Amino acid sequence: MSNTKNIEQSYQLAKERYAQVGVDTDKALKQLTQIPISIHCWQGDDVGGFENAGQELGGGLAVTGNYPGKARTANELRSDFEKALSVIPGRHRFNLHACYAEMSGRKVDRDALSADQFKNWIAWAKALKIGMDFNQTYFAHPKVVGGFTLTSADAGIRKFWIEHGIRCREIGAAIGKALGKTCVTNLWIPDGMKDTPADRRGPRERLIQSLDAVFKKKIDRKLNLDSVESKLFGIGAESYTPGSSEFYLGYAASRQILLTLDAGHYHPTEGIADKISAVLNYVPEIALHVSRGVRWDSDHVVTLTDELQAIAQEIVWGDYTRRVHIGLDYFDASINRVAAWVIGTRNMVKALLLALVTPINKLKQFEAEGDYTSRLALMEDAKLLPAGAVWDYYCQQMNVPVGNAWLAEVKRYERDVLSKRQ
Ligand code: RNT
Ligand code: ZN
Repeated sequence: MSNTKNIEQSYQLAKERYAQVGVDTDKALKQLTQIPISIHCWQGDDVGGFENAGQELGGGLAVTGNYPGKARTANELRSDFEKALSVIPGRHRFNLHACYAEMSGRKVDRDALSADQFKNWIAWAKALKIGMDFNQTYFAHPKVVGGFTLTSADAGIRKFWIEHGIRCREIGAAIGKALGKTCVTNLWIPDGMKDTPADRRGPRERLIQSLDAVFKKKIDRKLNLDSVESKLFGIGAESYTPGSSEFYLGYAASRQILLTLDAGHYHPTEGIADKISAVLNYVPEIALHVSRGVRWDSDHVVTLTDELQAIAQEIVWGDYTRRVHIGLDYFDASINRVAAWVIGTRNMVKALLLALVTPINKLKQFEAEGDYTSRLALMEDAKLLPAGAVWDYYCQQMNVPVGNAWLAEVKRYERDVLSKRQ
């Protein structure tokens, strides 16, 4: 019997088993195809970008490892990303940072960027029929002075970065228009202090003013959505971050823009899953940077942890799939970078699948009846329902390798392409 046949038969058995607890797996898989993941460009080249060769990353961002084969050009990054996409089930999105501008001879600074520097990216995404998201780049630039951008006490520095913020929103709108799919443009700044500040108030008041200037111009929400991302601390900014969680929640709620929750930007044991149904009462939509914090690093490759499953459950069980823009944010330079993309994204999709095939209606019913015993019993038994067979079938239906078979393809790509890049 062929492997394909086996997978189908296993799926049929799994489907019957799930039907016993009231779950329609065919329907779950159809829903899964409708949830795109915005995959971050920056895993492919260690947050390098192509516009500013030689400038150190900074801003509390640190990439460790020197695994061979990192993309050195935009074409290489595109090719690597296509390889990753080819083994990930579903249709996803590409999340680009402004520092990935292609200058084609004429160097344009961050305050003067336009869609021109991104036309290759846009044409490529269009050809692949994928949506794109965008990010202002407030790091790896000489105008990040003393670690400050939008909160700087120097009006000239603030002005430069305000202009950058505006340019990127315009680029986001151009992306949305060209692709016919709304672009989420996410703003994160690295501003912070290593040691106890004497003035916590000033930088925050300046940040409000800067942000209001960035977001002043109205942009059609069908084309571009603005989002702001908080952070608790970074390397070298351990004591104070003006753009903290409370700061941006208040800002996003009062301006009715999006809030980005990055899984690695809170206290080390604090998760973001529970925040979703809380903040969605106050902001219209949210974006996620799904990541995995380990000790002081907020950006390890996403694995199928309880926390990841909790995030997916909240999105699916809360029926928020249209208000939550799921994106990934991690970078590991110590393993094959294409594999890092694939592992993290496939895990995000798996977590969504697990949430979709949970007998949530039954669980909610028990809860409504006050029967918490049955809720707990079913919740625990449901964990070992045959989701693996459903996942394999999904991969087969979506024409991507089943199980671990994707790795052989990525290894072949490493041998034929990545290893020749020394
Ligand atoms: C940094 C933020 C931010 C970056 C990217 C590269 O801590 O998480 O989202 O990771 O912009
Ligand atoms: Zn992030």
